[in-house]
Amino acid sequence: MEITKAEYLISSPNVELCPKPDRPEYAFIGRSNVGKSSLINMITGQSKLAKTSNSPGKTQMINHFMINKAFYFVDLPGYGFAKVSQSQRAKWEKMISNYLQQRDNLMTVFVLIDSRHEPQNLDLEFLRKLGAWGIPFNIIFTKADKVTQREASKNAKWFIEAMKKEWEYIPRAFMTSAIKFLGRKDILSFIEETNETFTMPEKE
Ligand SMILES: Nc1nc2c(ncn2[C@@H]2O[C@H](COP(=O)(O)OP(=O)(O)O)[C@@H](O)[C@H]2O)c(=O)[nH]1
Ligand SMILES: [Mg+2]
Repeated sequence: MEITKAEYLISSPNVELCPKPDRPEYAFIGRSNVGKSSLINMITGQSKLAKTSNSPGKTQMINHFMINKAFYFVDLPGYGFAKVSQSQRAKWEKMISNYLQQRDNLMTVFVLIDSRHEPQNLDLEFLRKLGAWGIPFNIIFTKADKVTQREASKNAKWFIEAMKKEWEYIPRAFMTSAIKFLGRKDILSFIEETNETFTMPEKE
C-alpha cells in the first residue's frame, strides 16, 4: 500500500465530537516527545501534516487525519510530561480512556517507545491500563537513528522481555526512525492487512 492522500481533518476535545466511526482507525500514543507526530508525518510522507515540537505537553486534543479517504490516523496527546498539573493529568486520563474504550472503529493503538532507553515504568504502566481496558495494541520503537542499531535492538528486546513477565499476548513490534524512513513499509503492510478485518460499527 502507498499513501496517496493524507489530510488533517479535525481536533476534538472528546470522543463524542470525533468524526463518524465509518472507517478503520489507528491511534498513536506514547510519552510526550517520543515522536508521535514525526512518525505520522514519516508514514504519510508529509513532513508538515502533524505538528511536531520541541516543547512537549501542548496538544490536548484528539487529532484526526484522513488517509487515502480510506482510514483514519489519530495523533493523541502524550503522557508523562512533568510540567502538567494533577487536574490536567486527570483530564487527560479521562479523555484518553473514554476515547480508547468508546471508539468503535479503533483497530489498534500504536504505543510508541523511545528506542534509546531501557524499559521505563511509565510506559509499562500505560500498557497495564490498556490491558485493563481491553484495548488491542502494538509497539513502535522510535528514534532508532539516535543510537547504534545494536543499542536500539537491545532496548527493544529488553522492553519485550519486561512485557513477557506480565502478558501472555505479545504484540507486534516495529523499529522506526522518522529521519531515515525506517519501518514505514512494515507498518503500512500491517495497516493494509488490518484494514481488511474492519466491519462497520452498528448504529446505536
Ligand atoms: N533523530 C530523530 N529525531 C526524532 C525522531 N522522531 C522525532 N524526533 C524529534 O523528537 C522531537 C519530538 O518529536 P514529536 O514528533 O513532536 O513528538 P511527540 O510529542 O510524540 O509528537 C522533535 O524534535 C523531533 O524532531 C526520529 O526518528 N529521529
Ligand atoms: Mg505531537
